[in-house]
Amino acid sequence: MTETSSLKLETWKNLPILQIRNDAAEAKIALHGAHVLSYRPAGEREVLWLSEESWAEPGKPIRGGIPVCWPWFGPAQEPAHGVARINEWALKESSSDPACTVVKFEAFAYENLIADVTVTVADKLTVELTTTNLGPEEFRLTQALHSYFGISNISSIKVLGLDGAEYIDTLTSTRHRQDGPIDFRAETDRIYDHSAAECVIDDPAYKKKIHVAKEGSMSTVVWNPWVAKSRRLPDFGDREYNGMVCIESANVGNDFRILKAGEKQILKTIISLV
Ligand code: TA6
Repeated sequence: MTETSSLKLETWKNLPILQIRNDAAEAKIALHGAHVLSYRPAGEREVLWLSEESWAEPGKPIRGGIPVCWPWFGPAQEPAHGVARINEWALKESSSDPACTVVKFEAFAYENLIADVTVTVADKLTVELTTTNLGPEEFRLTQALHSYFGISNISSIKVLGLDGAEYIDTLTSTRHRQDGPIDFRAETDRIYDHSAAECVIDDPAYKKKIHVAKEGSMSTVVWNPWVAKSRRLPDFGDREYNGMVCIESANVGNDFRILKAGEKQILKTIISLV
């Protein structure tokens, strides 16, 4: 570590976390789930959102930050959103210069699959999830870097970048085409599964534009639970839906990936303030 950058082992709700500081940004990453909890560029407010009610215990997912949903997405298989986010990961190595810290986690195995996570903390936050199929059989992979972003108020933000894109409304299982920016007036749970587009969360009240770019993904999930679902979620405060929105870089819906024996898939999300 240089004198202007540091990586320290601390705790958050009794979970071991990495506290990263450099000239460009600060970040917190839990070893539980290789889970980015926080990212704050120098001189700016926090970019991510974390529930006050989040669990922080073995076998349960953290609510907020950037959950690693792998090697499946959604509730169709138990545990919902896969095994990566509810298991313990180990730090493999880190490197740093004054304005950039790179953290690599030890490989995480599930059956014949290996997941590697690398987090880069700089003027942009990058999370890279690499899946390798070591088995003889192909594997149908769905996954998401399920990022929760902190906003002023869900009713006053817009999400730009997906105009004209097709999406599945998972609440009604119907397909639609996005017309203009996305705004939020009710529970919103959409899979845009034919788009490599970068998104911008435009938050005029905070004078903030959060840029979400991605690689290795043709699907983006947009989610806000709104009132009723927030109340049904035990790890989500009843009023917290106002201050968050999820923009998830994914391989879901029609964008599932078939990994043949020996093949790799790299999914990356790149987050920055415009
Ligand atoms: O982000 C889309 C979604 O699949 C929603 O349907 C909602 O279930 C959300 O993920 C959170 O899932 P979780 O298992 O973390 O409560």
